[in-house]
Amino acid sequence: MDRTWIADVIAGGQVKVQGFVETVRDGKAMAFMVVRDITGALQITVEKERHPELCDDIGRLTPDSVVTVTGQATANESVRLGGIELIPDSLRIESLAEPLPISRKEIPATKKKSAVERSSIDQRIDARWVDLRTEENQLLFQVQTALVQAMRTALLDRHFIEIHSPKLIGTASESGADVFEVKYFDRKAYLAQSPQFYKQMAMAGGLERVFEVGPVFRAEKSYTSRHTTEFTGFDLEFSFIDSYRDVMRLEEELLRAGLSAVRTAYGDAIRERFGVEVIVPETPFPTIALGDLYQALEEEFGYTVDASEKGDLTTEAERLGFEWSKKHHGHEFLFVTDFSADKRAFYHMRDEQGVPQGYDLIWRGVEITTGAQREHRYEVLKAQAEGKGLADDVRFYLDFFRYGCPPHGGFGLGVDRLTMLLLGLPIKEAMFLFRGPNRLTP
Ligand code: AMO
Repeated sequence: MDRTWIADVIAGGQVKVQGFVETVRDGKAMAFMVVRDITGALQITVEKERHPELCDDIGRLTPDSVVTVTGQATANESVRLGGIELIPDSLRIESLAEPLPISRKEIPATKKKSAVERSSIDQRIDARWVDLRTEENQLLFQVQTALVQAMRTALLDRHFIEIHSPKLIGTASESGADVFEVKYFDRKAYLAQSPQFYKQMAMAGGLERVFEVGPVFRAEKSYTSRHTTEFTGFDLEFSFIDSYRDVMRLEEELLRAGLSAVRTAYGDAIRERFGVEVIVPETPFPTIALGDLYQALEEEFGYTVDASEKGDLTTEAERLGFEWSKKHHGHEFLFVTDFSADKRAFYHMRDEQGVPQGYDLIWRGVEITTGAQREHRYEVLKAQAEGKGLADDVRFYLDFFRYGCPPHGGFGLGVDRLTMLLLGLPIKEAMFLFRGPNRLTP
């Protein structure tokens, strides 16, 4: 018999379901189990007298064991789970679970038992495969899938091509800082910090519009709720733009498409499980120049920073920028432009005043994107690389611009940051498997 997804079980038919045992209550005359698959949960009800052959297995069953159950799906109004129960005629234990190594949820005290605290996130990551089985975590990955898929579709609709650039590279990329070095046979290689150079190579290669969703490595010893040493980047690059503002417009449209798809498919579930409202943002997003933002934050919140820090966004300015954007624009996003050239990558195009033609995007107080128009004129680009002392390291990259290259721009968006902000979680909770300075397992 074919397997039926639990969400598709309707009363009246003979079905086979498979999943994890969520709970098992083995009484004298009756046994009740709840079995969950990725689509939902179903109550299995066993009248022991009628099915003595099932009693041994039910007695052995532990929570989180994996079972295959076949039987009659039957309507029963008193069943909380959708008014349906499965009356089994066979039950097979596929895998018996040992007592779980973690507590995924706080269990309140009862008369007989004292409360059980929820395991810490690090303990839960140690047994992440057990932790992933919660409804919240499964929802998280369904939401992330819908979000990325909607953005991907929006790009495909606009003639974008998906690329898969190498992550093993011969010279330290971008800034030269924060790269992991790896042994590559008898020489050194590095892990890509961004697909930046390769998405630009695609522009020189005439692909015109490309995107990549893939791993990004950062050798940063940061222990915050938003940093990880390996994350998933959603990167794109497109040709024949007039300005970085074209890049901002595209990013707004993508985020709107992504959040709108998430809200339609999962808005209610997210509210229920995470207590967060999915807001589909209005376009255009509010935009402010960095200098004006610092001035506004000083006037509004009395926030001041040393002049030496004013060329870049501080973490606190990101947080307050969100407050400011909410207050003045009723908006959760904020584009910040006009950073100082010494704080931005050498490949950002600069205007006559030397101002980088790019932006950061802040959502709910955290930077989620850097974007820019790139410098595509070989001589100017070379001079900018030399200005940062990088000309030797990036010689192979500079060659991309010697044989014809359209004006272009793009952005890099952190998928893990997007997911964590969407659901109101720290980054460790929002990743399939977190990687940090102290974590390389499981
Ligand atoms: P940037 O370095 O700003 O830009 O990275 C782009 C986005 O990636 C995410 N991000 C991170 N997420 C988790 N942990 C980290 N340690 C981390 N570092 C960055 C953020 C960030 O906004 N090449 C440029 C992009 C471009 O101009 O196209 C770049 O890599 O969401």
